[in-house]
Amino acid sequence: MSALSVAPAVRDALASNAAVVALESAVITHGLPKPAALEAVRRQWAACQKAGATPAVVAVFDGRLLVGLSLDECATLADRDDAVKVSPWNLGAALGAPRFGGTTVATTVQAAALAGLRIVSTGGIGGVHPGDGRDVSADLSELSRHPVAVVCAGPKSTLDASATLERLETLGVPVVGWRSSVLAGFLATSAGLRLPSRADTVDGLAQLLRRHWDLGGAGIVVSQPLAGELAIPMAELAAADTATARGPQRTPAELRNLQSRLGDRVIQANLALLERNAALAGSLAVALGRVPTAAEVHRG
Ligand code: PSU
Ligand code: MN
Repeated sequence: MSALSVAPAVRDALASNAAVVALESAVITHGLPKPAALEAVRRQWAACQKAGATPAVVAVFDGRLLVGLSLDECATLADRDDAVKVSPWNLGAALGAPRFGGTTVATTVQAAALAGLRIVSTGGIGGVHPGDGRDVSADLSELSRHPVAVVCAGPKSTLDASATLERLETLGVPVVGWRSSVLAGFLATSAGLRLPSRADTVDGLAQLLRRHWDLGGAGIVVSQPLAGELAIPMAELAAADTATARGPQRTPAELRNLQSRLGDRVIQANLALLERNAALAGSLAVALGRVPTAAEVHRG
């Protein structure tokens, strides 16, 4: 039995060249409290469908890397207190025990590539943590390995955004601003850094993705800022106490810390940006289906 399992709904969509969006699940197991996590899944699910795309939640489920959990399976995952946070370094182990886990962006990108999906949607990507620059999320290196676009609201606000952009540049991963010329700041509207490229239409964005991939490029980050009254000013987000958490626990601890300091606003902003990202990812997946690859153009 293969370790990768693609749900029938996702397989059917792929077989008919329909649009599919992969959704990460670390946000279910480690990002949000259970009721909010399940609401996040429902809202992302509906947003994808409304855009004309099939949602495919990725997770480690009963010992398989599953692409396309049902909503019931998402609820089961949220209930598993033993579910681990799964990144490329512990994926193989997690499939053996505890057999349930939420996949980070890194592993969701990995699974998407294995299953033939091109678009992933998430809240915020991991990146370079502040400090000595030694704690760097595997999200960045995994993006450099697979031709997959990740729609997000930028790097999480607790990260060093400037160092994260530098690292993505080194890895050859473009960061494209969606209707914006500045990097999104996750719960904040802006991380305060300019981006060299932006897209204002999904067709233009889909063409950019296709060009990048036709030239042998790998991952792409699409940065969609959270606009309006739901965004939280960067000054309020700053000063997260991170002294105790290290390694894989660091990101979940920082998110919990933000939630306990700023309360429901963090949850509401998180839900809103996850939903908006899924909507954009859905439209982008549909638009990508309209852009031929260079090989297809060649064949005429
Ligand atoms: N954003 C959230 N909640 C999360 C994450 C991001 O609002 O739980 C997760 C994502 O899955 C991301 C991961 O890939 O944190 C990065 O963790 P690390 O820094 O350990 O690589
Ligand atoms: Mn880390």
